[in-house]
Amino acid sequence: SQTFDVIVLGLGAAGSSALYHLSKTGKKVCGIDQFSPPHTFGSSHGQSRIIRQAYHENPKYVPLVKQAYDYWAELEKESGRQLFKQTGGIMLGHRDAGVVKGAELSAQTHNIPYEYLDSHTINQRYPAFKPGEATVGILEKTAGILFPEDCIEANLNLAAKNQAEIRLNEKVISINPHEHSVEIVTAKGRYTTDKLVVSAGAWLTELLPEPHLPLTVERQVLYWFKNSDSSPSRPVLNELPVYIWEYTPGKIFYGFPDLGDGIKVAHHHAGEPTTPHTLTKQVREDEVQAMSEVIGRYFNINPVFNYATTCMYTNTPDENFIIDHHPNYKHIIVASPCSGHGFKFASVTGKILSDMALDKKPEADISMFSIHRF
Ligand code: PYC
Repeated sequence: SQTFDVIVLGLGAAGSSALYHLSKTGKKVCGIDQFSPPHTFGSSHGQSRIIRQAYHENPKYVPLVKQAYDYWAELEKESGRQLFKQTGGIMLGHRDAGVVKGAELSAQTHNIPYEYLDSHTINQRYPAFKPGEATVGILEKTAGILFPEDCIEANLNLAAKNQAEIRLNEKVISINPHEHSVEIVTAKGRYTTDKLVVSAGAWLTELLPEPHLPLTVERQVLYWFKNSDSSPSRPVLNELPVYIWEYTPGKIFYGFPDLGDGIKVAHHHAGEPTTPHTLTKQVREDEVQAMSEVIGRYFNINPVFNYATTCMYTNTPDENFIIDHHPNYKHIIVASPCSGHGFKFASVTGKILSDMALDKKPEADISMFSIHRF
């Protein structure tokens, strides 16, 4: 069997980044994936992901996302590719909505410049949006779009250039922990590694049945809609900020400006429970119809469905990530159930995983991602 210092299983958002960071350390590292990332079977496809600082979920994420911005910029520089587009971002909802209050709390706690817009101002600035009277928006200039497939490709290309081994289309059959090493058996070979990073997203629990992590996988549909209105007065869609809209308490849709295929929109959570093996990729007519009604209600456009795709969220009970050592095997590091809000952090998550695999203390405080909290 081949031996490595570190093997990374799963080369999506977090895993490809971990491999990139590890490849810069001079260690003998290998990344394995059952498919050929970037691909459309997991949680890291669909052209765009939001990155933002006024983090409505919890102000504790702000220092981490600030580090993520720096590592994305470093990856852009090293790869010579555009991975980020700053568009600004607006969190919309009733003035008492969790998304609005939470974004404002994070902005105030961490001195992130923001504007508080009333319904009238939102509509004046962004005629495409149709906010109700009581809707307000927290507008943050630093937010924008990451291009997920390009980010993953950039990580993997640089890792390969730095001599990381990359094994694609290679399914893992078993992970066998020993006292000071781990054996990985795949459909194509057998490997031994000192340290193992498992960043397998929705496949995590089948790869590591122990410990019994309380994860659930959710099917999410991403939709692209165009505007059938071609009049000169139609609202501009390609210069919108990214948006997260709590349109009913606890119910959120989010979206992106038109990058060429129409606006991309999706519900945040509220997807059907699924597994990677039973995921229905087909999007139903009633799903398109329901999303079309949401768009008709909150946008000043005549929505015409362009296309849709599905992806998966892997959720923890409290929707905070897991980034920790396996409780029984300290040389196995577990990451990536990121509950639908992890992509933006992947550049720093990869650095944290790389540090942990090399027994270095990560710069970031990751105590809230402990595996022991369940
Ligand atoms: O993390 O910004 C985010 C996000 C928006 C929708 C899904 N995730």
